[in-house]
Amino acid sequence: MSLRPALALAAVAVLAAGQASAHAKVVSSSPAENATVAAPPQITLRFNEKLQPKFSSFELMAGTTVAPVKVTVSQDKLSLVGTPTRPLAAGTYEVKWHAVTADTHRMQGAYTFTVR
Ligand SMILES: [Cu+2]
Repeated sequence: MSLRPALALAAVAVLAAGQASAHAKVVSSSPAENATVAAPPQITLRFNEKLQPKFSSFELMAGTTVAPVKVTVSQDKLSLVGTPTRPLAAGTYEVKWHAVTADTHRMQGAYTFTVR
């Protein structure tokens, strides 16, 4: 008996599982990734799947400092919306997000934008 067919089947199963389960990813954001903008009144990340509000949010980092932002999930549950509690100073910011979708998978990511 050969091990090869079993390994091939396992590989196919992994691929199929990867395609069947959708994972949260950011489809658009405002400010856009790598954009340079005036201080934004809100930061919005739109996802490809509905979020579980209790487990989905983002942090806004200015270097190693956390910029204070109030983050909520939109009514349609597809977006994280963050409102800075005071205007953002000029500089580069990193949005570090984490999200749990209906399939309970936890995903995370980050992107940066610059305030001029
Ligand atoms: Cu998933």
